[in-house]
Amino acid sequence: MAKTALITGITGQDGSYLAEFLLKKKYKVHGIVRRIASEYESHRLWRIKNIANRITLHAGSLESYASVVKIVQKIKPSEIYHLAAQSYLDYSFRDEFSTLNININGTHYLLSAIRDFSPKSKFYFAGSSEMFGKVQSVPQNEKTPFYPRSSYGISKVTGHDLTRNYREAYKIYGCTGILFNHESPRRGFEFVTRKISHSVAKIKLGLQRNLKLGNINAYRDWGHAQDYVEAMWLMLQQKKPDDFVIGTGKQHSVKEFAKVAFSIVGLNYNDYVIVDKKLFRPSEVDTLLANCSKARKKLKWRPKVSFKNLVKDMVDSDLKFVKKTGY
Ligand code: NAP
Ligand code: F7E
Repeated sequence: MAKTALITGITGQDGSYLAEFLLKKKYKVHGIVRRIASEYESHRLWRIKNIANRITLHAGSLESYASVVKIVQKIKPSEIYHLAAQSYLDYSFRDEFSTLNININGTHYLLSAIRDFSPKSKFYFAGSSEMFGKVQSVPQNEKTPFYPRSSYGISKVTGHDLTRNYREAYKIYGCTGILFNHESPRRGFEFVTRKISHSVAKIKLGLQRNLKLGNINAYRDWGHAQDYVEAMWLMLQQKKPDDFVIGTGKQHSVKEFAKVAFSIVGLNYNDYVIVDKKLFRPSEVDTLLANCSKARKKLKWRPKVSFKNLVKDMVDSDLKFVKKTGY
């Protein structure tokens, strides 16, 4: 019988790739979307337009236990991928309250609904390298202590603790994927990689003059989102639930990302990038680097897309996007 998966955050970057991945594996795919998402179809549903007639969407809010529980109780999914979150770090400094409410309570509501109404559902929690924050050792693996530097990071540490506690106390199959930054042409425009690839395309096409960035000396371990959704699925196919760090094991600065992106269209980043102190964060995560040897060994997972190919994929896609839309 076909397995059933429920994805929260199906309209996001990872949710859309994961839905496609699971459809290929013959899953019945359900997604929770905010009611407002179905109202603004052209905007919020753009990433899942191509698969809209093959998935089932349920209107619901992570802010309400009642809406979450009804969906879990009705579908009783084999697997639940909890990806929905206020995921933008900058915004988490501007609104700590909604970040903590959505990210912590949403996770708690789902776990509680699983325990009470669908205890056989396997649960994936979208943890983050932001949990390591001010890193306590380099590189970071599953044993590295957490030191979050934002309400976003704090919410992910708490979600991870909730997941572990439900696993231990109620025997729920719950895993946290501690994923390092992963990007793609479907990345939101506010994140630095997409801001760069989109601006590079606009500058090349004569629609923008320069690119303002904040801390270009921050280092990240960037992979491709398509590779990372496979790791999420693999975590739920193991005999025992466990937590895994997922990354490439290579790091680059924001400056390097910009350099490569401009060079792809034959431009020099020095001629266009302006550092704007207003874009610096109150507390920065300076450097992140994954040690994902546990995932390599136990999940047999490996990233396939290199850093250069990731940047090229994003810039090429944004050149097409800007030519088509004009913005
Ligand atoms: P994303 O593109 O920002 O997508 C976030 C999703 O969450 C969207 O579908 C959004 O729905 C939904 N959402 C937000 N608030 C909600 C609410 N109150 N109720 C229901 N849905 C809500 O994020 P992503 O990059 O795909 O990341 C997926 C998950 O992995 C997130 O939890 C993120 O924190 C985590 N993560 C991401 C990375 C990364 O590098 N991408 C790394 C580590 C962890 P709308 O479309 O309606 O806004
Ligand atoms: O910033 C610096 C910024 O916003 C990366 C989320 O998916 O990954 C993501 O969080 C770096 C930071 O991603 C700009 O200060 C410089 O050091 O692309 P970002 P993030 O904060 O790393 C983690 C793993 C998640 O879990 C999150 O959900 O780039 N930076 N100048 C800038 N960042 C932005 N956004 N904009 C700038 O102009």
